Amino acid sequence: MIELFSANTPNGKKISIMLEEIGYEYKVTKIDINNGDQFKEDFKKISPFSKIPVIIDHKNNKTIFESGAILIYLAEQSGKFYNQDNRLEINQWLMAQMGYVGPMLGQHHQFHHYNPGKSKFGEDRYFKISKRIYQELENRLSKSKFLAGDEYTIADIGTFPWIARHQWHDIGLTNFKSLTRWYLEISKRDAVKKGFTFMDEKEIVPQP
Ligand SMILES: N[C@@H](CCC(=O)N[C@@H](CS)C(=O)NCC(=O)O)C(=O)O
Repeated sequence: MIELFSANTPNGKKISIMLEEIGYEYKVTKIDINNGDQFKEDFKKISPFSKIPVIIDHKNNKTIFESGAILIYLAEQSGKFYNQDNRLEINQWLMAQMGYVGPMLGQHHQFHHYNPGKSKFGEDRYFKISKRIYQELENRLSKSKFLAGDEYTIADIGTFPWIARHQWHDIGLTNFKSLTRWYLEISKRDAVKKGFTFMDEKEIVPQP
């Protein structure tokens, strides 16, 4: 059994979606990041940077932090969504999500969605970068069915919950035809719909 320490955020949803996709039994332990649960000593023992998500695999007592590392671990354990022959491609798109797409869209959330009016520089900077990211994903998906090629992989699972915040981004998802096609296709998957409800049973995948 997997224990998922998480909160209802895009990084949190990556892992609930993956666990649903591979059909693993899991239980969710909520970390209330708005009230400082992430800084409690017990949590810091399993999360050195005080971040969600973290999993404990109770089958072998392994603890894994960092959502990209968790996706890789679950993919290797299950043999799904991380095809050995395509790992170079999958790793690149997954690392781009981890190092760029997520952190930049996350800053856009901070300045544009949560704190508008506090910093024009921050708002402009991350709005511009987020628009670039939409266009760059569009460019890729106009040539490729999924991010790493013809198959749905952990790179898509990592990226999808970030694009699912498209209403916060105010960029207009439907202006990006191939990104919208990709988004709609993934949003129809039962595991994705289920993964979205891991903290709120009524939550649905936002439609474009
Ligand atoms: N690179 C980390 C980022 C995780 C992250 O930023 N988690 C946020 C929620 S989405 C968090 O725990 N924030 C609490 C805090 O920073 O105090 C990962 O992908 O796992």
